[in-house]
Amino acid sequence: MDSPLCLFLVIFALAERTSAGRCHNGWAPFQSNCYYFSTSVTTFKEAMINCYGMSASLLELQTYSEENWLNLQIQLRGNNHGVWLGYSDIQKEGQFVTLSAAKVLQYTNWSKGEPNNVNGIEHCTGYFVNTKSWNDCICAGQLHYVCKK
Ligand SMILES: [Ca+2]
Ligand SMILES: [Ca+2]
Repeated sequence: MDSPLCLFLVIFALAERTSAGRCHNGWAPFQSNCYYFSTSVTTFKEAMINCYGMSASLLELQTYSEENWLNLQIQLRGNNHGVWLGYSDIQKEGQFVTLSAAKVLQYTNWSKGEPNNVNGIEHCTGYFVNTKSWNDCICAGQLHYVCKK
């Protein structure tokens, strides 16, 4: 991925698939879903509200292949840090559930030793590029986010 031609081909491929009409402009398709990548960082709450405002949900990952695709997409967009995931344990400490359905997670990829609820105040979840895995974080922190529908 170090030549301009390669980058051009990737952009062309993204544009081509989007133009097929399955996803709205600005949304990237993967399998049967469409994804919006934020251009700025927000708190978890703002990320959740922004996604709802676009009739979508804050990203919940179903499979490793989806997570691997996410890693590629956010790095291509210049995000080398991470994004919010739509999971919280604010109802019951240590029990992370999906925002969309309040259901226990089927697929997880926590970093080693996570979730660790540092200082008793980590109730939101982030995906981090450096570890390619998840960490529970302070909800008032600032991360990019991805909406999915
Ligand atoms: Ca917690
Ligand atoms: Ca943590």
